[in-house]
Amino acid sequence: MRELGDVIPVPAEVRPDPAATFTIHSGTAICTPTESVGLLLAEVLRSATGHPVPVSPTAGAIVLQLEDVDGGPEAYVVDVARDLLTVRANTEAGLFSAVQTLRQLVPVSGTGDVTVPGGRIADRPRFAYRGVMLDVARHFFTVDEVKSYLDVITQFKINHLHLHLTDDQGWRLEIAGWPRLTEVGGGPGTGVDGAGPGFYTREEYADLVAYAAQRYVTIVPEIDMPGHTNAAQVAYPELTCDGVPVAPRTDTEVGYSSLCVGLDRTYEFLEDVIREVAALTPGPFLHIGGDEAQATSAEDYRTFMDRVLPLVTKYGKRAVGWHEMASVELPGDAVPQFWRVETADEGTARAVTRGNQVIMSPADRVYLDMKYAEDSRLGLDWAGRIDVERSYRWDPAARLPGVGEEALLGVEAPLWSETLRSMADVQTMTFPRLPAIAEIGWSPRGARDWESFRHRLAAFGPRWTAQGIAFHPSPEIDWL
Ligand code: IFG
Repeated sequence: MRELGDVIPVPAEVRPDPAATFTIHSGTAICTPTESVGLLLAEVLRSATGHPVPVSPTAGAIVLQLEDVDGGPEAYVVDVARDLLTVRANTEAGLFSAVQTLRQLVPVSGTGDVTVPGGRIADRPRFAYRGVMLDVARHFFTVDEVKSYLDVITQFKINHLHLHLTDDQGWRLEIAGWPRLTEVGGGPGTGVDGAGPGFYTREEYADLVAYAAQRYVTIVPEIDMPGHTNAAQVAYPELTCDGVPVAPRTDTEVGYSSLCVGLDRTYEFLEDVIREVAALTPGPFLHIGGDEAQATSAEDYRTFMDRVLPLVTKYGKRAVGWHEMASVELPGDAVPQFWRVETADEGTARAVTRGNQVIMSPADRVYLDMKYAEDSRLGLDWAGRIDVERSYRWDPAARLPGVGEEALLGVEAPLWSETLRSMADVQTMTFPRLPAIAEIGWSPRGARDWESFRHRLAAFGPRWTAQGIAFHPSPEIDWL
């Protein structure tokens, strides 16, 4: 049987009670007023035991209830006694967090009674923003594929999914009034090596957003600008400074494209795009990219950002951007996302002195598209090779001078898709490194320990196999 604390991310407080174990048997039921989370837990327990595990607001030895607990909206308390298992949280998101913990204490699938170790878990996140980024521009992934990805990243209490929707090789979200963005930018032959065509209609994007919301995940859409814009300019030559059509690109070079900063049409285009994306996105964030704008002069970059950032505010969103955008004066609620390998950044530190919050994504620790090892088939290695230990042994509050705990919104693990061609590739690059980053995003800094983590991680090999999820069998882990 699992130990009560054998959970990833490691909970804030675990007090085992070896004298008590709770048995899930054929008569076990879930009692909860919040049916949605109850049903998600029932699904997990039905798969683990083969028992019916009914859900009702009136009777059951497993009780999910909303009441005050310490630690904010995602906090929860689980009490496991012999004949009663209670889960308490301030919100449904907190109950959902508890379900992810309980899920790890029972088998992925099985038939017959299952016991849960007794005791109390009182848990709460360190950071509010724990994200993954999926690049659907370099290689497109369908709605069902993204939904399957949401199903598995939420098991580690990830609560934001950043979708990199546009780049040089593809434009993946339909924008009213600009149909060629997806007709051309999402059409056949787009993507790296022309192997990743596709796009989301407005309805499909709304479906993704809703699916994520049911799992308490906020979608963060990215429209990359002023660089990484070749696909938009292929579709609409009017967006280039000289009106001359540019050729589609299916290679992996970066830094050669730029919107035309001096052209009014550029801002008409961007206002249409930002208005549409904001309207389709209930979450607070809209990512405007801002990275690798080598084809935009520093002065033009400032002019561009000064015209575009107010548009994000106008349509009710907080601008997130790769940390280069911190070279300009940002709106107070804008969020620079640090992504490079340096251990200091003047712009990001300056933004923090002005009160901006930061998302930490240092490429040499959390870029899931980095190779695991020299012989890895998948991935790049410009930020070095990253094994599980390297993903685990760092701290976001100790990375950049002037960017401490109180300035951090959280962490995010980007997965760029230049070398990916399937969801199996996505899963292999994500697992087992994402659980390390998820623990950094959720668990108390002092509760983290590499030997404990690698021990807890070992049990997930068989679990991922049982779930049909591909993962890299990192040699650092003594897989069960
Ligand atoms: N840097 C680029 C990405 C991608 C990446 C691959 C950022 C913010 C290298 N920009 O990371 O488009 O190409 O590792």
